[in-house]
Formats: sequence, structure tokens, C-alpha cells
Amino acid sequence: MAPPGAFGHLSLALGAAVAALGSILFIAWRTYFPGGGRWGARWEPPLAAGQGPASATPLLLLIRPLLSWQLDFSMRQVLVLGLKGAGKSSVLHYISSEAAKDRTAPTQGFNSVQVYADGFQIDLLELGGSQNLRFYWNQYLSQAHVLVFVVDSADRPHLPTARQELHWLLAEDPRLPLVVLANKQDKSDALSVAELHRELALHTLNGQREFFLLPTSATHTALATATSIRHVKSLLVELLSQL
Ligand SMILES: Nc1nc2c(ncn2[C@@H]2O[C@H](COP(=O)(O)OP(=O)(O)O)[C@@H](O)[C@H]2O)c(=O)[nH]1
Ligand SMILES: [Mg+2]
Repeated sequence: MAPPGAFGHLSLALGAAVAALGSILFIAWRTYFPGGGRWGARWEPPLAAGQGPASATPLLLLIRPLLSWQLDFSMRQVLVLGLKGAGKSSVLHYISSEAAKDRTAPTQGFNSVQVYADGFQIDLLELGGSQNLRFYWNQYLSQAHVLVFVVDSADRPHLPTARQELHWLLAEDPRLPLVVLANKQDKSDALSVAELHRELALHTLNGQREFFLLPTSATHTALATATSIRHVKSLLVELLSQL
């Protein structure tokens, strides 16, 4: 008969093995059956322009489930979409930094910034707005906690396209909270929020989702005004902290 000390060690080792196996099974379940609400969303590397899904190395395949399991608890993802030139990168710039910026380079593929608030990390992911990239937009909806749709309020010729793209996205997910930014309000020919509400047919939205329409100016001089990007950041923190 083995001494009691040996039993103690054996039961400890067995307990550790069961806990480890349980963790592995849980991670595998969360990874391959992510249907348990938005918190089950997996993070995938975004597509670069004109590419299919990024090929995963064996090492990445091995660690990705662990990474996504870790990130799920503290990360909220905000998907930032809108036509090319609407001001998405500028909005991201002023959300993450208040430093002046004269101009932004056009986004090739995607652009991502992280900000920290109230104990969680907000990952803002901008996907390029050119026609070839818009094709991929809907693939990122299931991972998002909030959709921010940026519109150039002075670009009247492209408003019908913006409306069409927005409603196409909304049809894919009837519950995803939506924040529409009526951007470039500093321009003299910018449409008002009320006019954009009509032009973008926002009255047709169903009551299932939280919806906000904010006038913004993604410029350094506007940071202290009523159209400041600071209001967008506060709204996002409020929305995301409710999750
Ligand atoms: N006047 C004005 N220009 C802006 C505003 N937001 C962005 N821009 C300018 O619009 C152009 C396109 O902006 P960008 O952020 O790259 O647009 P994106 O393609 O949607 O990412 C750049 O020259 C920006 O400086 C704004 O609120 N007001
Ligand atoms: Mg951009």
C-alpha cells in the first residue's frame, strides 16, 4: 500500500491534468463554436487589399485560440466603415491622439488603433472604403460590438452610394449598435444632421438597434467645438461599457 503522501501527490497531479484538459477543451469549444453571443467572437487578421484570408503558419494556428480566448475578456471591437475620403482615418487619429494632423494618407486595406478606457481596450478597426475593399466589409460585422459609419456631409454626389452600402450592412446584422458620423461639418456646403438623416434613409431603421447620428469635424481646430471627435470617444466608451 502506497504511503498517504504519495496519494496526495497523485491526486494533485490528476487534478492539474483534469484542469489543463478542461481548459484546452474550453478554448477549443470557444474557438470553433463561437456562437455564444458577441463575446465568442474570434479575432482574425484583417484582409489586405485584394487578398483572400491571410495564410496561417502552424505556430499561429497553435497560439491563435489562446490569444483570442485571452482577448475576449477585455477587448471591444469597433468597426469603422464609410466611403473612401469620408474621414475614417482622421476620426481614428483624433480618437487616439489629439495631436494636429494636416492630412492622412489613403488607407490601403485596413488601419487599426487601440485606446484604453474604464478597464477595457477598444480596438478601432478601419477598413478601406474603395469599391474593391467594400466587398469585404460584411465579413467583419460578426466580430464588432459597434459599427461606426462615417459620411462626408459635403459629398452630395456619393450620398446615394453611402446610403446603399450602409443599408446593405445593416441588413446583415439587425442588432449591431450603430453610430453614424455626419463628418466634415466644418465645410460650408455640408448637409445638416437632419438632411443627412433623410438622405441616408435612417428613418427606415428598425427599433431593434441602438442608433446615434452625430455631427463631427475630424480636424484639430474642431476639438474644442460642439462637433469634436471627443464626443464620439465618450459615446463609444459609454456604449461599450454597457456590454
Ligand atoms: N474639412 C475637413 N476635412 C476632413 C475631415 N475629416 C477628414 N478630412 C480630410 O478628408 C480627407 C480624407 O480623410 P481620411 O481620414 O483619409 O478619409 P478615409 O478615406 O475615410 O479614411 C483628408 O484630406 C482629411 O484631412 C473633416 O471633418 N473636415
Ligand atoms: Mg482611411
